[in-house]
Amino acid sequence: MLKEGLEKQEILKILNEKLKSDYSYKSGSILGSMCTEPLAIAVEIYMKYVAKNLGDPGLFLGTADLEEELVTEIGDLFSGKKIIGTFTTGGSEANLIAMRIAKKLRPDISFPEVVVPCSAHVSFDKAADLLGIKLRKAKLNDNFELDLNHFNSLINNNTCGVVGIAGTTSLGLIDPIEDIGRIIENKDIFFHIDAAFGGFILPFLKNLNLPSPLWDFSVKFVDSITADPHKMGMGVIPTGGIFLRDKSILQKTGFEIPYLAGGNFKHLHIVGTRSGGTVIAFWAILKSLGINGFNKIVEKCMNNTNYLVKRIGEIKGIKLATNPIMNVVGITTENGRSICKIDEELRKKNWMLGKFEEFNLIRVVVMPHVQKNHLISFIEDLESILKK
Ligand code: 0PR
Repeated sequence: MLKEGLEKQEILKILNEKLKSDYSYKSGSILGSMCTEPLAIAVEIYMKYVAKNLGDPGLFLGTADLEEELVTEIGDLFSGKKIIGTFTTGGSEANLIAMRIAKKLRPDISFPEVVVPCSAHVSFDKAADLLGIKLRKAKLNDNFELDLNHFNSLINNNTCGVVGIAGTTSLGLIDPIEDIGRIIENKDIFFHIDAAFGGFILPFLKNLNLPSPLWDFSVKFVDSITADPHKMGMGVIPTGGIFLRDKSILQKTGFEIPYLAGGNFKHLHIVGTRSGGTVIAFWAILKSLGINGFNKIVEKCMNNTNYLVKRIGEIKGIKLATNPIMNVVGITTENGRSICKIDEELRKKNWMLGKFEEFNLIRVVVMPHVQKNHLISFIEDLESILKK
């Protein structure tokens, strides 16, 4: 550490230099990320309220009320009406909280197990590891859809929870949530939906008359949902969210913190100190965009997705892994050739995609920062790589 501090101008200059190697959303290079440039109003509001700490809500009563108001709005969006919920550091923390609840609600099970599709995000492996839960992974069919029979066969007397995904990490697919609901009907099993990515796009796909199977609290047996503002919600990093149908879960499974300056309260979080600024910023996003604002953004993403899908169909040597439901496009090879070489060449040209070796696919996430002209240049480069 320096003995004497530097002038602000000097610090800005050093930072400018040091951060030059970062990729930017605006350049279009970032084609494989589920994050995006936050909405300008969110950045402004976040900076204004950056010191608010929801880890001690008794000191920030207004912020805590605002969080509740936001949860109520999200409840309406997810057909849940009177749900409870809270904002987290991201989808991983939200999924960890859900897995902990599933375990806590079944103290009678000594060796708890949770059944997830094999397409589940790595956060479930982390949660299982931390909580001492055995994760049972159900296979996918050749078309990347969940093998429901296999999923069903993994449920046994030790199963305390099952997970369905609404917007898989690799392809943006939606598991058959209603079918999973029917499987666990009359069983004392917690049903969690990971809509970390899908949560803030699926409600708007419906408005655009695009197909969107039921996935939220409208499915009777769904107990909880992860949905992240810092993905398709265009919120500030870090903002995730966990939403629960049963209000009594906070009392039943929450941690008590009696010594806080603002007074006693219960919470479900893994972290203690927690940003209020990110929550206020997301509140501002919903107010500023409204349903119609979200519809427009989602429409743009889907138009660009359709453009990309059409262009990929015209290129020899590659094909779509599956038809996208949302703005996630998986590209694989036509002849079973490894996709890795193509990914390597794309990286040399500064196209940063997600690579899923186990499925032999690369993934473009057509986020709001992705413009049509970015996709046009991307396709040009992809074609030239394949011609080599
Ligand atoms: N659930 C699903 C379905 C996800 O796709 C992710 C992350 C999570 C949970 C975990 O969310 P957090 O990362 O907020 O904890 N999905 C992205 C992915 O793996 C994360 C990501 C984001 C990766 C931006 C790269 C990137 O540039 O693709």
